[in-house]
Amino acid sequence: MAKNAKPTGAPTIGNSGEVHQTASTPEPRLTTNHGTPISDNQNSLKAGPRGSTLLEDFILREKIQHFDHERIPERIVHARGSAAHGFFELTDSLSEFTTAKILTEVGKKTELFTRFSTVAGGAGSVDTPRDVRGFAVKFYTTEGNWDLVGNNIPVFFIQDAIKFPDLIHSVKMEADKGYPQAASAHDTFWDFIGLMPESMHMVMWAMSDRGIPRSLRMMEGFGVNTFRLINAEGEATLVKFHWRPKLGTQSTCWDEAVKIAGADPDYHRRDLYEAIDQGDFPEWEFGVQLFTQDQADALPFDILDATKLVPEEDYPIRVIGRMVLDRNPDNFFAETEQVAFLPTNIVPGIDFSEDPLLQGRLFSYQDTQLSRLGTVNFHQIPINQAKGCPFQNFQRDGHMQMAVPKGRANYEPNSLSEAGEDGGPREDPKGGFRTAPIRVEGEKVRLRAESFADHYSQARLFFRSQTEIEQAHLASAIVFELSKVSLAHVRERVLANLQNVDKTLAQRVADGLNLPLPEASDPGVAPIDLDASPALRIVGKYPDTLKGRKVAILVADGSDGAVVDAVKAEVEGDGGSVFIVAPKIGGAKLKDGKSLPADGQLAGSPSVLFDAVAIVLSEDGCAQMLKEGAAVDFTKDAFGHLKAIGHTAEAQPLLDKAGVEPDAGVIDLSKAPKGLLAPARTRQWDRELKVRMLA
Ligand code: HDE
Repeated sequence: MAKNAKPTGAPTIGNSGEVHQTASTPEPRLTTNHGTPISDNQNSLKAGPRGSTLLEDFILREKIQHFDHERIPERIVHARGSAAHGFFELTDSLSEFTTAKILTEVGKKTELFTRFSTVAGGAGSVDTPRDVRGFAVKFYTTEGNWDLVGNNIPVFFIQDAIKFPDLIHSVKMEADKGYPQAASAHDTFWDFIGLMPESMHMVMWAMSDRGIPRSLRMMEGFGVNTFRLINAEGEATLVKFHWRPKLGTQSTCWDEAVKIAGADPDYHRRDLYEAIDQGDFPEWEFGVQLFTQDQADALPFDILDATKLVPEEDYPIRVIGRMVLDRNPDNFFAETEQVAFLPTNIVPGIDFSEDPLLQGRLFSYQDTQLSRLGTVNFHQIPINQAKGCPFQNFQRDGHMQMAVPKGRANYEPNSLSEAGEDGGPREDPKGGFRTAPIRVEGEKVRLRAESFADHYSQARLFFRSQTEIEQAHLASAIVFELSKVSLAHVRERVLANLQNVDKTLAQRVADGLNLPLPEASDPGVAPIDLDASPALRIVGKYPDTLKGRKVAILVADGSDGAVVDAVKAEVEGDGGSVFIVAPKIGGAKLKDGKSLPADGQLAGSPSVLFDAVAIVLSEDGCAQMLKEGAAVDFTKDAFGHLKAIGHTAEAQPLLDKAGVEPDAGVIDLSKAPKGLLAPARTRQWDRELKVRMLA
């Protein structure tokens, strides 16, 4: 339950900031938006008790009108998001490279607000589709807000911002049909992908298990675009930003993700909220990859091309700080919905690169906020305010102006101070933001640089760096997606392009579709074989702990409370949490006659929602559960989704009915009471090929 109880009720906004009391009620007084006390909130004003409602009823009109306008346009991308407050703490100074205070003041904590999101689905869509995840952080620094608006994948689909509307139109629901919602498995997306080979690297990432994260707390984050750091001498160093989750990068299985969508559409949002609410604060390391321009020039690709990454093995990540999310928003709309991230929110000492994707982003975000939030004054909304460094300038007026500037200084230069008046703020030539004097010249052209032309080498690098299981997942994901594509020529073109990534991958996908492999397409520039990058894998790298993981204990009448207690103690001792599932929400009557309340009812708590399960049943309880489809599915899915299953000997008939075969992840708790812990920390990857046919 909530540890930090929050005040609820109507906000009180007024010059005095006081809570208005009424004489006649002990509660704060209900008023209109303009402060008029309301005497009756149950009945509209009518001409007689049965008469028509009167236009004069300003209380009714204000209330209904406000309600009519409660929704604002949702974000055209990243509409579905979940966010939290927290702080950033610098542990290693970059003062050699930058003057930015946030990157040089070791030990200083800076407040921040982080919003995670899916990309394609609407605001009310589910949390677990196959998709890229947004990872946007707003740091309230003492030098103004710095927004690092990244994703959980370090590269992007396209190289030039001018293609973004096309990419997004293609992936969103099809324009005529209005479906599919939150899914890339359809004609128009794969049509676009097939025609844009530069997207192939990102497609590899999106089709890998990174596209179906287990939790927002278990995702990496990347700034994606290359930025610059600028030091006191004005020297520039190229930089890429990274977030690494303390809980490791973990994912779901595809079949599991699909089932979670039905069982709990808010799976990720709930997980983030509950973890923070219970004081289990998610944490990420913050790291940088730094390069000189000469080092960047020596790379076999262009550092301005956002479809490319810089392998960690070549340029290790230097960890310089940490982010902790320790407070849930008080109000979803006011904070998570109204937060406006802007890549143009930058601080002195950090600068942009010429990456043509980033350059377009510098325009788009400011522009989109105007239609979404409806005013140039969206920076005055509390969540967007520059808390660490209040803004002061001469911009005035506009819709929804909240500030009341004093005096007549609304222009600059002015000499009003010479007459004793407040002349307002002035530019700061030394401490203000300065653009690095990078040389740019050339003819005005609409061209893609030659150095952006290799579209396949890094897609190949990603695929070949994966473990066998991950390669099989990736191939199967493409088979799934292309199986939903109805246009034969679109499937064929993707198969032709895939051969430039890896011939075995293309063959596996063709076999999975039961289609002939067409001729390879012309790659333009022939791909090169780069050294594998093990850093790109996630299988085999789960941290050796149950921290952040959830174990369900299935009980029914007659279950042995001692076994339940033992599992609970072990799991909690290792940092995990337990969730009691019973056929009825009122709980079960245990063997010793005591009753055990349930956290969830069996039909509403399928095993897809947990990382491991313990099936603690008596002989009678098991006989009952054999007749309950939800119990059979619970067990069957836990096995199919490679989860550890602890069980009492009496539960064996249920395991048999669910098709559970013995392996290292299936533990008879009567023989090995502590045996569940180690397998519950990971998935039983060895089981994978026994439970499904992968491409
Ligand atoms: Fe975005 N993107 N984007 N994007 N993006 C938006 O801005 C855009 C790109 C990212 O939680 C929009 O405020 C263009 C890359 C995140 O509120 C919009 C291009 C990356 C979020 C926009 C890109 C991102 C957005 C919609 C190609 C990873 C959600 C609402 C040049 C580095 C932020 C909004 C939040 C949101 C434009 C590409 C990340 C329309 C034109 C690359 C995490 O302005």
